[in-house]
Amino acid sequence: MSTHISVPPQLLLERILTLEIVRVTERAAVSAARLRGHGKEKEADQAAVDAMRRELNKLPIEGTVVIGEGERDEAPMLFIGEKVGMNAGPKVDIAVDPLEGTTLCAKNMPGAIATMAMADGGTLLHAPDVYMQKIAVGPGYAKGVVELDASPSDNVRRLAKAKGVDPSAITVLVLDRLRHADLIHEIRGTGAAVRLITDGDVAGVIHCADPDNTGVDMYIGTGGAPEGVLAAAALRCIGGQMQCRLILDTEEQRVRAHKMGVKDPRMIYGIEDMAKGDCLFAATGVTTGSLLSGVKFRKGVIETETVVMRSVTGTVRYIKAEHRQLEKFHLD
Ligand code: VTB
Repeated sequence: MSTHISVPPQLLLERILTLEIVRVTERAAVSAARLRGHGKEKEADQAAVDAMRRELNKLPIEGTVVIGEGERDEAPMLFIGEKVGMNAGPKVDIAVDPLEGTTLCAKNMPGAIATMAMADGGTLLHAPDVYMQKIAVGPGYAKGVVELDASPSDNVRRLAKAKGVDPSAITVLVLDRLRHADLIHEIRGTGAAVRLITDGDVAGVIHCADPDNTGVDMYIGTGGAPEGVLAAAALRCIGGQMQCRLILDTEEQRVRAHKMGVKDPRMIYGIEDMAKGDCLFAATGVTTGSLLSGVKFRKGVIETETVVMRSVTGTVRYIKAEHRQLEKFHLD
């Protein structure tokens, strides 16, 4: 007797792609990790870009890069609009940050990752490479528990109340930048703690999804818009809330954003506005951080750690891989 499980082809393929995208971020991470600590941000980034592009082009997809390394003329690879994949298979949007935290990698500091998201064609926000205001919390709270336009102190108090704790039991993650001095001061004024990071707010936002383990309840601050879309794709898989607004303060930026489909420059984007459909998200550690271990080069074996998430099921997998003979197969 044979059992027949019918899975729609699109879903089946997407299941397979979940593991395929792990290869993509793994290779990017290994290539970048070879340049850890050499002070060469551009070279490390380029190595990750080249590896990621090579691997993306092996996938059975008709992919379009919607969040990439920049516009076509300034970024020769993985530019916004670039077609990737074998030009066969589902039409998908691709968001990449082949080396999120180039400075972290160049200085060999914790938290650099290689990351990407994949979603049904036309479902990821096409965000220009500008700054974005962001606020994020993990799952389990009523919708709107915190809001982008509420004051930081108000948001801390609202979150503390919803969590049933005193504000002093709340920790907020913030990028350590001068522009955040007032924000940090106001958060601390409520009694809450601030955890500062020098770079890497994709991982920063993901930390909010598991406060018991990460000790982080909320992310607030201004960072890159591309990183915002990647973080939204991750939260779409694991749950949580996020609100963001593009910072378009020059006419040139507004025109560029408009060309990319941004109708209302003041719009507040929720997770579903940035990642509308089903999506996959993967990140591989380049340097060891609180989310992932970095690449380890051992004799004859390269070890990687990757987290891969799928929104359809909400499954989160941590994949530790041992790679042998990467050079022989021209895979890195
Ligand atoms: C942000 C953040 C990134 O760079 O884009 C930040 O989202 C840029 O801010 O994770 P600055 O221009 O102030 O450096 C990262 O930290 C790293 O790319």
